[in-house]
Amino acid sequence: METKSVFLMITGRPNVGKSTLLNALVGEKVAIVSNKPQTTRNRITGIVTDGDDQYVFIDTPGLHKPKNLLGEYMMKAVGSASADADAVLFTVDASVPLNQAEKQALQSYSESGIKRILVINKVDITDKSAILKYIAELSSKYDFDSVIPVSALTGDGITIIWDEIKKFLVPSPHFFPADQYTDQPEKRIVSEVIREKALRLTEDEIPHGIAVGIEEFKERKGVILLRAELYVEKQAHKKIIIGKDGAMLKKIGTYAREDLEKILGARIYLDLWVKVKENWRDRPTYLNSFGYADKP
Ligand SMILES: Nc1nc2c(ncn2[C@@H]2O[C@H](COP(=O)(O)OP(=O)(O)OP(=O)(O)O)[C@@H](O)[C@H]2O)c(=O)[nH]1
Ligand SMILES: [Mg+2]
Repeated sequence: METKSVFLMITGRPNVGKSTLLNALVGEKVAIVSNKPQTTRNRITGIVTDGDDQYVFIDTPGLHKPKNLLGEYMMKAVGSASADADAVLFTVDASVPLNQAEKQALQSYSESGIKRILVINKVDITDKSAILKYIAELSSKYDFDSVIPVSALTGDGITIIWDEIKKFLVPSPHFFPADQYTDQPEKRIVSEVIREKALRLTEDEIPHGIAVGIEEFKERKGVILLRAELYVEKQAHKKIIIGKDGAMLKKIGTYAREDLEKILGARIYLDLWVKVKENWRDRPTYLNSFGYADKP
């Protein structure tokens, strides 16, 4: 049989559930998820191989107007994913009107003629009449190959996405081995899981200024020894992340370790430190060292 493949990009504004959708499609925790906008900072590949067919999903940072170098890097990652994609899963939340960045992106996808599906996510918490109104409004302005209401959280509607994207497969060699489900190195997976726990446990401006570096990653007698550094932008943030008597940092470490033991299938010893790097989101050297280099 002839092998086939397709590259599908998941895009949309921050917080609409793109990474949740990626994880639902791949059936593994590929990308971290939180209720803070701009959780995803890199393009993240999730791969599903079904016999002769290979689907390569590319999750991307949410569309927004960059306010610093990190934001610029994130939007470049969206551009590079667009260049590689055969099709777009444009993901929206029907409870909020389209913003300028979404309108611009939809316009440019219409003009480029790339295959595109409008995925209306979070139907589990959205009013039915609002969804219908949204579909009518968007379909009158833009052309889609299909419009699919889903809940990435409950899995509702995901099989319909599969039925539609099957049609986009084209004869091609496979780009990844059949058992590979992401292109992220283990170190990146570890730093992302730690960042997820820190994002979920903090509020206000702290989440946006968090980065994680893995300083040590080694295995000894079946135990993975990890030393990670959590970076924040201000001394005051460091205090909050550490918490009273170290309680917050301990919580972040415990939750991260639980997840990582499942993902890596080994016992984990996690040594977590907090450091301040002022203004790192505007400093190229730090961006580079935290994995936000120009080639995502
Ligand atoms: N109720 C409900 N919540 C959802 C659904 N999909 C995602 N969420 C929640 O929405 C929030 C954002 O989800 P993410 O998957 O991180 O969103 P994202 O679009 O990747 O966000 P960025 O990476 O910041 O651009 C999280 O709290 C998710 O649990 C859904 O179908 N229903
Ligand atoms: Mg995301």
